Amino acid sequence: MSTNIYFNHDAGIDDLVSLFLLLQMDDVKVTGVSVIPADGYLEPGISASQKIIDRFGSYDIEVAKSTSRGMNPFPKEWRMHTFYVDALPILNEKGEVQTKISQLPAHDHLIETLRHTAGKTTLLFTGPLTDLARALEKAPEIEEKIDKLVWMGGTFQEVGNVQEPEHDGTAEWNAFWDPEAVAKVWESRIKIEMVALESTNQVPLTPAIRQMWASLRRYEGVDFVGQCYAACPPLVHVETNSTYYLWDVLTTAFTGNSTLVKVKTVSSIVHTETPSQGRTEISQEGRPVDVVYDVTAEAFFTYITDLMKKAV
Ligand code: AGV
Ligand code: CA
Repeated sequence: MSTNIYFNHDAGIDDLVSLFLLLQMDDVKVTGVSVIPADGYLEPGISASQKIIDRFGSYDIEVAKSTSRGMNPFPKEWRMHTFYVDALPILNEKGEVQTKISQLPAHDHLIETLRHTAGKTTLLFTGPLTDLARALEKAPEIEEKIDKLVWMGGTFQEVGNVQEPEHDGTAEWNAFWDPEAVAKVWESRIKIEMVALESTNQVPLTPAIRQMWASLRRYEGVDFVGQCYAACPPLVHVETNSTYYLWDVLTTAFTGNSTLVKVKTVSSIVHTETPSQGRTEISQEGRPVDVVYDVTAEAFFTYITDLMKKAV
């Protein structure tokens, strides 16, 4: 039995690597992909997704463009990474694109895909939750078609990764981009599995991991991932936010293989007001979420590297 997965990502490096990995998984059926321009840009995010599906997938699916725009935009320096992946020669060898773009905006595409997919679907979101919130707003009945949401976002620690004026630093970026959307999803009865910022502490992208992938670059899939991450090289002398963790990739791997991590259920609320916009906090008044708190790092890296080796 394969699991239906709908993937909404925000065009960052690890979002696009996640798409690539998802396409390699057995027991998974990807039913649709959509791109929201948060931690990346829309046009290259869509075209890189099309090319990744063309080159590394065996799916006849469409990719949908989000029309959502966030309250708190991501830094341009991070967003520029999308252009880099889209321009990689390995994705452009053919010089033509086959995978189609949906006529529907992402939130409608999500609604339609859920409706037309037999059985339930797992939602994988590795960026802000805006498109899901809009879909729930427009068609609340889709809740019945959702098995669960697996989301990379939020943090339960005091210090998140937002360092912006008029913010107290307690939030994670995907939640900060559109705090209202997180609140809307929190109001639903959807089962939520969350990879919070701290869930990825055991899987930083170290120079040793880069070296391991470099040594396996004879596999085109491993080379592709190494090339992608080269857009954010290790900056060992710059402290602020420069260590790349395998945020979205852990979230995606967890979707494909739940034995890699341990989860616990907590009760959580979300803040939508300044200066704590996007803060997710443990509180008895909150709703249940299953958060990843431990990762078997070695098994995780073996799992994803095997998926990369498999790609042809
Ligand atoms: O907060 C983590 C989210 C993930 O979905 N993103 C990156 C992942 O795609 C935002 C982010 C935090 N720090 C970053 C980020 C950095 N140094 N570069 C790019 N994006
Ligand atoms: Ca992301």
